[in-house]
Amino acid sequence: MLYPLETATRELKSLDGLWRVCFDPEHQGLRERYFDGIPRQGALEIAVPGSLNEQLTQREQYLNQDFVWYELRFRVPAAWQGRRIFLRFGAVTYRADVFVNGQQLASHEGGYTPFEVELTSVAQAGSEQLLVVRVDSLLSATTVPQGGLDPKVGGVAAWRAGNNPDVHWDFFPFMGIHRPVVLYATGSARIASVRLETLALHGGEAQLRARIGVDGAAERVRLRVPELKMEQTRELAGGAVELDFALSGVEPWSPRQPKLYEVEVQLESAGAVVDDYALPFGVRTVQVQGGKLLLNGEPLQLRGFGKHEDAPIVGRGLSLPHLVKDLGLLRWVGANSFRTSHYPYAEEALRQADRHGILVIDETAANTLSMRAVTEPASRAALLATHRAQIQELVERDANYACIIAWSLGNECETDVESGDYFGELVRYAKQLDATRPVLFVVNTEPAAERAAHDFDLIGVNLYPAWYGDCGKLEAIAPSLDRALSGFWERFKKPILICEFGADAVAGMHSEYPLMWSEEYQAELIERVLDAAARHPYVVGTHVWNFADFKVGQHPGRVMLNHKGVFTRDRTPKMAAHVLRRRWLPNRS
Ligand code: ADA
Repeated sequence: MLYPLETATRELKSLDGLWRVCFDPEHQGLRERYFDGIPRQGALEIAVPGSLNEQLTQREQYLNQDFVWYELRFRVPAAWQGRRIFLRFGAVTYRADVFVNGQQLASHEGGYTPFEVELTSVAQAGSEQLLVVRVDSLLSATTVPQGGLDPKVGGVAAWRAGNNPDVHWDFFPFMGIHRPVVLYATGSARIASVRLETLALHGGEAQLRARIGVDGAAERVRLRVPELKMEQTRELAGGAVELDFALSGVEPWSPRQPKLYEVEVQLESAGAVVDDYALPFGVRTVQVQGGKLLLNGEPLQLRGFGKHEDAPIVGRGLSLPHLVKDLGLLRWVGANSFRTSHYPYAEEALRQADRHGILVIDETAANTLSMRAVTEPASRAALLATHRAQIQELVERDANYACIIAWSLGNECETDVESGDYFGELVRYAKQLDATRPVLFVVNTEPAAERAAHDFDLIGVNLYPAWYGDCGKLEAIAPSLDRALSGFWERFKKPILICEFGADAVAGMHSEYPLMWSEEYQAELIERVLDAAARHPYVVGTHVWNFADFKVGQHPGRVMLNHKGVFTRDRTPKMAAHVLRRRWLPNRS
């Protein structure tokens, strides 16, 4: 799905701001026709984009996962008379039912990818419209992520028995309209999708393929890369065209030189341009070769973090100031990459990473999926279908971003449990959608027990030596890491990315000898893991868990937050951040 942009032929109007909401724990909203306007009595105001949980002050509202009705009255600009009008949501977590002027026009499941609906036939230009969105985050064994599982099935489902809200995973299940809502107008025919792929790159010579989807009647597609004097046209014989083209004098995209080219696509009809869209595109290749991860043929070493979209008050909502701050801190500490743990992040974060040369492992929302909770075929098939749909939406949204160097199809999904071809099928599906990037799952299994990694291109592993085991024994880190890493390498002969390691440290908690929960312990643990990892040539990167402290559910194993950040939740560096900076930026001024 194209990122919403104003172009010569497209207008845009933001619907962000303060929306009215009402909670519907009794599920009476449909019966009471809230889609014709939510009750005035008791309605509240909520900022969009933003999670609703931390914006409000009642405990029930904070913990809510149930139905909430959002309402906004807006005007379609009069100037859009005769144009096609679309309503686009950047992301609504977890499920959204969209009503315009009392008519249900769309539903979407999956909390982290965009969806849109055409309003042309229901919204008159110039007049006021009523937009009502019913949002919920009611999860089950067949949603992705899952929620409300019976801990008795064991495994990950029992990890946080009693967690409140009732999810077994380890971050707060924020809900709401988390990313921008926009209206946009186009002509009668529009460019519906643009997919660009770098097929080959040698020196400055590149082979590329473009697939352009068209919605509506038009005659010709014109593709241009003005900076490299490339222009091609294709007659439209149906709803899509595919064209291969060459580029010369290309500067490959890389962290050191995140060169982006403007690729222009125009739709023509009767000699006129009816739609026009331009996207930034970096030309680069990513491959796995032996125990190496190669960018433009050069070995890559990833230094960075597993992150979360998490900040006080906004929760998981898009916050541009946090985007700017987090990029600054990634630079400050000397990181070159992050993983979008544990769900697709806002597209604005990827466009930023593309511009600034930050490498990204793009992860679906399949976090700690319990295979034990879906043993019977129907539920396993339902989970698989939801998982596939989310992979498709992720690839369709993000495939054009050079910064995305691999797809992570899930994190800690019981890949040591007999689950037929569940994981293999998804890996093959992802490769069908995009043959140009490595695909992995992130595992937390013992090498000998791992059942799915043979299908991955590289293996993401989460390791917590001297934290969830060998408590307080920093000396146990090197042997345990050597065992795990060589175990995975010997068995699978695939590059390994250490996707998580770390320790909780409550900011300000200190000790003259490293004790768990102190900043000193976190810093030393991280150093020792990095030292041990550096001895394994097939380790292609180390991502510290986590970039910053983040909100979690209520559970005796957590003190309000997961404190494994090297920055606090308000982005203040802990001792470990300074240790990383010294290590990752030795020549810093
Ligand atoms: C897991 C998980 C993370 C977080 C981490 C921790 O590996 O992937 O989401 O829960 O452990 O802090 O324990």
